[in-house]
Amino acid sequence: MDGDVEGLVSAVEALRGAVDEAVLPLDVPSRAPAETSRRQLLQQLDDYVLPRLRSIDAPLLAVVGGSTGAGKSTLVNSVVGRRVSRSGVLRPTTTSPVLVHHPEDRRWFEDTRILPGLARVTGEDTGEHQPGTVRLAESSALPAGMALLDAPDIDSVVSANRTIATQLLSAADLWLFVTTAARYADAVPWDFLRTAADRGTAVAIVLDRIPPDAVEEIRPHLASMLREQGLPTAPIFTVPETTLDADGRLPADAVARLRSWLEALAGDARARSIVVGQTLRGAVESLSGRTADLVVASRDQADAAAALQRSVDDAFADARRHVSDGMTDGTLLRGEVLARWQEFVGTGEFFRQVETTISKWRDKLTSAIKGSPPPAEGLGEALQTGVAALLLSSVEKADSQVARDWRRLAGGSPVLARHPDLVKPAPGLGADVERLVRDWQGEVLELVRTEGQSRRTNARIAAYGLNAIGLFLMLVAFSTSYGLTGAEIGIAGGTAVLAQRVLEAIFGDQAVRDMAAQARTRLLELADGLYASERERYAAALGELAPPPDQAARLAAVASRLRSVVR
Ligand SMILES: Nc1nc2c(ncn2[C@@H]2O[C@H](COP(=O)(O)OP(=O)(O)O)[C@@H](O)[C@H]2O)c(=O)[nH]1
Ligand SMILES: [Mg+2]
Repeated sequence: MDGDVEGLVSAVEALRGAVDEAVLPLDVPSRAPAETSRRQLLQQLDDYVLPRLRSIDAPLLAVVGGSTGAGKSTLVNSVVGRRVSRSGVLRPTTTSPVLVHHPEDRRWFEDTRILPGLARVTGEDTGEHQPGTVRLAESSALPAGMALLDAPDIDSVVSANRTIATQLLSAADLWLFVTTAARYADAVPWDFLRTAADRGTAVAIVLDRIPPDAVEEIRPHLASMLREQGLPTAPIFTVPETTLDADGRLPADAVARLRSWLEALAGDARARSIVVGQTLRGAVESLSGRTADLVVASRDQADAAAALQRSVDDAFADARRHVSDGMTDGTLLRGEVLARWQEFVGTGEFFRQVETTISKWRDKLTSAIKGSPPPAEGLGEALQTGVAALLLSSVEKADSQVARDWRRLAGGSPVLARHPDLVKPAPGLGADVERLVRDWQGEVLELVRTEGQSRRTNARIAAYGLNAIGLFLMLVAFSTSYGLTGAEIGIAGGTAVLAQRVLEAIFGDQAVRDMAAQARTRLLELADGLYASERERYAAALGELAPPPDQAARLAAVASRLRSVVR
């Protein structure tokens, strides 16, 4: 790390860029913690790691942090010998942090080199709440080369204070962690201290407001806790509980040891650079592991997006199957279509002649039948309505299936909440379906026309009319009599059997079979087009919410590059 600082800076900058760009739009369980660690990572990079890498000689920043009312502000005021930070019994007292530095060090802190997200304020603390600021206070009582930052409480009742306390400790070269006889074994401080231990952050502990007779008991206990938690070298400074002076400060001798330790550190360039280097190295080494959490979260996002997409694929595959089954299981030949067909064949002289001359069809078809066939509009309408209803219901089923799946799948509900229109078919779908079915009917007629090219066939088609032959073909295409058997044949097959025999007499068995198959295939193809535009709506909603597919890989790559530079 000491060697190629430029290479390190550029690797950290690359990591920062990738982390900054990373998005976690789908609301899956890993998102909230990953967003928090992403924000904290970016903050620490900007507040501390990058500025520290770029100016390794800047003054050491010691951040005074710890439990509420532990006496942090009192301690800072006492070390400095002046009231630079408000202390008090009313909680929270320290709402905006105070950074105390030697006048010579002002240039390091007055601009936004570190903590760029916090505006600088100067002058006396009026007690007015100024969120998003850091108050700068100069003091010659502090040695040049070391600044003290009085932070809000890590366990404040105000969550914004806890957040800023965490941010400030992440920006420290050294933690001056203040705790008390009553609080030193609390969970919250140890969560923080464990993070410091994990990252190798330099820590000194101030055991504050200690009843003099308890020192002998508590100090060794705290020391053993520090050893157990991975901070065996953290020095402990005890500050006995005393009466504060008129200005609310501790007597000079109470903080004398701490003061002289800080002064020695500030005055010893080598000692200072060891502390700075230790914390910086720990922070830099933590970066790739923290990025790994984001890699996992990015993969979760991609997995969730894929599962949502799969549910759309499945739902529309089911829709297609619904139509395909509906075409061949006789569904379409019941009800209105059957009634219209019976009306069509049952009336008039025409089909009675067809019935009686059925055996002669194959040779003398046209001459056997006199008169014109009855109008087929009713049957055509019924078929149009039936096919349209089948298609429409297939889409409606798909939409509600997707809605059901997405409510259950990770990240799905918020997408539906954003796009409530997705749970039902697109407006205008009804009209699209009508048009589609009419197009299909036109294609079926065209199929019949093309197949009946020869003069003889043409003449036979003419006896029925092209429209009627087209309808016959649709009926045959929707009947179970080809390939399928079973109870359905009784109704549906019965409907189509006559139509089938008429068509076979005109075109021959094989041609009828082929044309029926083509008609079905074509309807499914048109349905696919319909589904494609429906699916487009889901794709758009997901596309707007899914992370870029290579995000996890990009994050992993920058983390691995950083690891190779640090090593
Ligand atoms: N008697 C006495 N009071 C103290 C001592 N340290 C802090 N206090 C008081 O405890 C309260 C909280 O102190 P403060 O410095 O604001 O704590 P912070 O929240 O850690 O900054 C204030 O009223 C202080 O005056 C001490 O050593 N002795
Ligand atoms: Mg305070």
